[in-house]
Amino acid sequence: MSFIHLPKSWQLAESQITPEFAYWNRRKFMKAIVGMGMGASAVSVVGCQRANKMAPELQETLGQPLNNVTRHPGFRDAGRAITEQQYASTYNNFYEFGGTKNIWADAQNLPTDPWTLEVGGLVKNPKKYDLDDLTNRFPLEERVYRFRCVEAWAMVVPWLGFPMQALMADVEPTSDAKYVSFTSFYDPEITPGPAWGFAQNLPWPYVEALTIAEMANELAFFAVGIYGRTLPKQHGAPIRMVTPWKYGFKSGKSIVKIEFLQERPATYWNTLSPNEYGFEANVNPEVPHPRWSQMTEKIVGTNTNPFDWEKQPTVIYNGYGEYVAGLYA
Ligand SMILES: Nc1nc2c(c(=O)[nH]1)N[C@H]1C(S)=C(S)[C@@H](COP(=O)(O)O)O[C@H]1N2
Ligand SMILES: [Mo]
Repeated sequence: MSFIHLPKSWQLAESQITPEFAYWNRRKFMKAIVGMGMGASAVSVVGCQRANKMAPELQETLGQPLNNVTRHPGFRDAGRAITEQQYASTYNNFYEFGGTKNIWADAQNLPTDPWTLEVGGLVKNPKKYDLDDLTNRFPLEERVYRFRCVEAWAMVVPWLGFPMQALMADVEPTSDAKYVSFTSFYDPEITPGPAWGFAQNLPWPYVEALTIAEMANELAFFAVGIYGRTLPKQHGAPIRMVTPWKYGFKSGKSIVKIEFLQERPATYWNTLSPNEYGFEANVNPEVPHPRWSQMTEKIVGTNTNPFDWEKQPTVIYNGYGEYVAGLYA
């Protein structure tokens, strides 16, 4: 199995790869908390990343600050600058709220409190987690990951959450469990879908799935926050999947149900268009989407005009081959 080995470039000093403003903000922030006598490990990389540059309507969508978050030492940077939140949180895919990138305001209709995440199927301990469990039951980490959409745009975001492994350890899948399905919130009154959806019979709810080995991989993550705070609704509050070596559509948002299964379940995009959206959906420059090449990607927010976003070469497994290539050998 050959893949481009990235770590060298990924181990640049943070000051070299983090945008100037975030670095400056962090130093100011660190000074402040050191002054308060707190340790340096329990801080967010970009918790206070120039919120003041965001429109007030956007600031209102941001969640609550999350405390007691440890920065995962292996995922402090992703070899590229962190995307500014004003771009990441206004350029989203969340088809329940429409078929365009500009759904962040409409997504505020999502009801997230109370919330129940039900975990069952082939497990020894079926569980129901409430909103409080999601941020308090499992130790929270911050991980800066690359994120690559199948549509050939990419960003880098600081997620807050916990490894999927932690939840697996809690529910204890049985040896029969081979696949895991993740179902997103759906209520036709609240999540109307894209306008063109009326003409089609879209396979709601949005369901994604992983193999049990993928879910157990060190990279597989549940995000309950981003940029230092709980997830804004447009990013899939209160809990969403993050699998950075796969195309973004594998990362289901606003998860209400997780089921451990023997057979591979049907999934949303794969059902709609199987030859465009494979089940595995690992990032791979050599496998073009039927309608476009995957050799390069546009980096979100690198210019105010999206047509001028910087282009970078796509990397196999999105640069995470050392963690996941073995899964597919
Ligand atoms: N429930 C649900 N989850 C979803 C989607 C969606 O439409 N509905 N879109 C997916 C796609 S295509 C991408 S690229 C990412 C986008 O995540 P972001 O908006 O937080 O960047 O969410 C994924 N998860
Ligand atoms: Mo996507």
